[in-house]
Amino acid sequence: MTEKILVIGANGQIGTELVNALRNVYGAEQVIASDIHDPVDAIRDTGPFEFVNVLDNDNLQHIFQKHQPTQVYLLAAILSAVGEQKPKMAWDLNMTGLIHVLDLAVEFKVAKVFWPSSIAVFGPHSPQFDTPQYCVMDPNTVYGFSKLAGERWCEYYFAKHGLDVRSIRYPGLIGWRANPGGGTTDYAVHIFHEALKTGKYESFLSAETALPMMYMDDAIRATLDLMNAPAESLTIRSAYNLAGISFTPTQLAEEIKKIIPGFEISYAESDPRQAIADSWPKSIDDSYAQKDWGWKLEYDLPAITAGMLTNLKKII
Ligand code: AKB
Repeated sequence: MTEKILVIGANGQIGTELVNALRNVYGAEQVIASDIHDPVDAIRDTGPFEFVNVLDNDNLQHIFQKHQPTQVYLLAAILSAVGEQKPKMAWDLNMTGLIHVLDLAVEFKVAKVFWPSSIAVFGPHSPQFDTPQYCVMDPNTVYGFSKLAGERWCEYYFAKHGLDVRSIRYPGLIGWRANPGGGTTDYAVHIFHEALKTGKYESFLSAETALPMMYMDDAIRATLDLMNAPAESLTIRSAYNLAGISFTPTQLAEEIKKIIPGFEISYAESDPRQAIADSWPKSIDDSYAQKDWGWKLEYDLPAITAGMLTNLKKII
């Protein structure tokens, strides 16, 4: 089957990288990038683009009608930190956008849908270490409970409509091609930019705040591997835990110092993102992803650090 792939929210941190990875695999013309904003260079210069507002169902329907996608990736979302500033807007975008896409995917018989979930689905009463796939989940951010509700919708559409929806609970993502927008884990990207530009960084999370993180190359590979896995091997239709690698700002700074010896880190007195980070797992168990679709992490902390500094140095 010739694939026609629609990526909604293509301008963001994941979209920028995923669109190009998909274009390399399926061919530029087969991958329609779409976003509410003007395309970023990496998207515009490499293939077709459409303006899309996921909250405007008529607009979305027109795009489905025009392109008849076989796969849809819905990436448009408001992340954890911005979600706390605009709670109603975050709920609306994250929920209504998802339901629009799920309904259109059923109507247009889309073969596969990808929708990202997050470690933010866990909350203060979830086990903090090696957080299992199934456990108490009491997220206390709008982003977190919109992702948890979204997971339930995905599983529901699979069960009731046979829609082949697949999802991953991403840890914090670290990439050099695009900046993150409005998350709690963003420090782990900003720190590399500041290390190269100024040699110092003030972390908004405290020195010993451990969070699960992942290099973007691993995240993109995971996404493509999950989407290519045989449907019958998938036992989870909510979203798969992915562990990534857990570290604290102190540990990350130590790693950066091995390459930039004069690098200095300091810590903000207080920041609202700290409470969000404190409610999330410190490490994750991803045995279901390993078992069901052969997931294996490649980038550890030294590899992430080297990759970020080497690549960023070329572009900033
Ligand atoms: C955020 O920090 O909000 C995101 C996430 C972990 O989902 N990066």
